[in-house]
Amino acid sequence: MPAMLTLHHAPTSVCSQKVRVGLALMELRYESRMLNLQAGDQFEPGYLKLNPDAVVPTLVDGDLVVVESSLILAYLDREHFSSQLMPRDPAGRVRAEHWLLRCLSIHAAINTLSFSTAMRKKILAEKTRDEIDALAARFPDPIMGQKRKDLILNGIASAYVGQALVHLRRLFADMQDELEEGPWLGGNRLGIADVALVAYVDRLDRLGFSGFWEEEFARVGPWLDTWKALPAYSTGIADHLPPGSAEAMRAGGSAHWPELQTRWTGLTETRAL
Ligand SMILES: N[C@@H](CCC(=O)N[C@@H](CS)C(=O)NCC(=O)O)C(=O)O
Repeated sequence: MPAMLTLHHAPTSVCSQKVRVGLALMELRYESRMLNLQAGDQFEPGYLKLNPDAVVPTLVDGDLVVVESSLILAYLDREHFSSQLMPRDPAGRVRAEHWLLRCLSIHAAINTLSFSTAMRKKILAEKTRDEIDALAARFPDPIMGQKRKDLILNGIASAYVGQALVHLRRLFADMQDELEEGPWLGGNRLGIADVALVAYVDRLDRLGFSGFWEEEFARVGPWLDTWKALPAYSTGIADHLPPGSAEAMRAGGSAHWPELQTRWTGLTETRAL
């Protein structure tokens, strides 16, 4: 019998990782449609019909197309996993839903730190200025294209980096608070917020930025370590990393850590929850 679910995704995209981790945890089988984002598969007219923002992931379930990684996770949990990942009590549910919504700004921050450091290094080594202009012009949303170009040209001097650090500081402060109550966000059971956040925190770790949480938000590290021991982490994240990419990412990110660390410690505390 053909798989009912089809996932359009990319090997190292954080939003794809997050959905693959969810699919693995829920033990859901799916047909895989892997896109090469560097080659521009996301701009193919057929794919744009599914996802007009030209981003991954996209889930197709029969006739239904679901975009936005957090909505995909919530959909899969609700329709295919009897809502086992969503807390039942109103307060827990509100908190979990808030995390899902916050993933939009968290993803933007991760994208900023990836493209202003490791990805920037790779792109500058491979592309001419004209090619970078052309790459930015392909985004359906011109501001997204402008952001990408700004990150590539200005690196961590880009204003987007300052915004990312503010959002990430709030993320870790709030994670630390929730993890005081139990090993998972929201308590003793692994829930949808844990699944929604793991790939983002993992990306920062892989960029060599674990200093964001190591001392000040000390519950985040053990949370990530617990994740790394789960088969769903390997299936969703580790197994898809191309050979050599982990080393390149760490080198490309770590070079900027001293400056980011100085800026990080200079930020004032703000909390969202
Ligand atoms: N908010 C969206 C963000 C999706 C997104 O930006 N995906 C990235 C990969 S993580 C992408 O497809 N980028 C395409 C590109 O860089 O051209 C979601 O959570 O699904």
